[in-house]
Amino acid sequence: SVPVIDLQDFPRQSSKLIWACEEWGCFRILNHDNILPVSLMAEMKEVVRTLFNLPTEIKKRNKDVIAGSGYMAPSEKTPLYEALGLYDMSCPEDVDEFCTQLDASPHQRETIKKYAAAINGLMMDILRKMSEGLGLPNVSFEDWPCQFRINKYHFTPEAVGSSGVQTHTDSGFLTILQDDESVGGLEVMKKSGEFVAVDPWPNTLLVNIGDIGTVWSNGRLHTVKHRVICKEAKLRVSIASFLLGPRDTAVEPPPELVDAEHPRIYVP
Ligand code: AKG
Repeated sequence: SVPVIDLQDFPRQSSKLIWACEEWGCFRILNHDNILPVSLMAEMKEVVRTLFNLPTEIKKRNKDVIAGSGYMAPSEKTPLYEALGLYDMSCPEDVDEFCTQLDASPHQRETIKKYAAAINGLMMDILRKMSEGLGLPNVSFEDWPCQFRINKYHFTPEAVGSSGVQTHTDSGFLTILQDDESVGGLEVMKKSGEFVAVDPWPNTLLVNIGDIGTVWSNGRLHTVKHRVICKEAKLRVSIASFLLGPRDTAVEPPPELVDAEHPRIYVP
């Protein structure tokens, strides 16, 4: 099963973290409570369930800012899948706009803002640990947009065995996923091509490396292919935060990751 990283056990787990990024492109994290408390994860999950129960007319107000960032109703192609989202969680105005579109109560708004701030903090903490593990303590990932998406899977008895989300890689640098605490279905592909189930593990989070992570690291970090399969007839809800890439500049590997033995493999 996927590697497990204890955030409170650093620098001891530094080389394990880099191994996980290179060989799996994903890992579970434990002990993130000082940055994203498990009580906030539970509150956020409750808010997310309530938002999905809003009438369709209201959910449709959550328009795209970039392709696919807003409301996605179940469709003929993806009948089991529904999503809401916003383009940049690190931007307070974007978070406010999302809350206003969905008539969020003051309590819901507060929870979403706290969650957004905690996720941004956790992204920076994980990136710092990764760059230190790579021997690059001084790189900065500040001011990169962080897309947010909440997913609901309407899994029914007839749907068991069918696809919730097709096999894909995430396009950004890093994804933090709060998967469903009891309903499984997520699978990640190992480098061998074999899919491995990511079983639910309450109060932990899954981290994925995306395409930009691979480009930034000159191929060193692995972008993980993954999919969601309907395994049981239960509603499944997940919360995904995607750190994208630099706003206005091309992604470039730090010079330390390019040398004669590791020539640059992506052209900006
Ligand atoms: C995505 O949002 O890109 C996913 O792959 C969702 C995974 C999940 O719902 O567990």
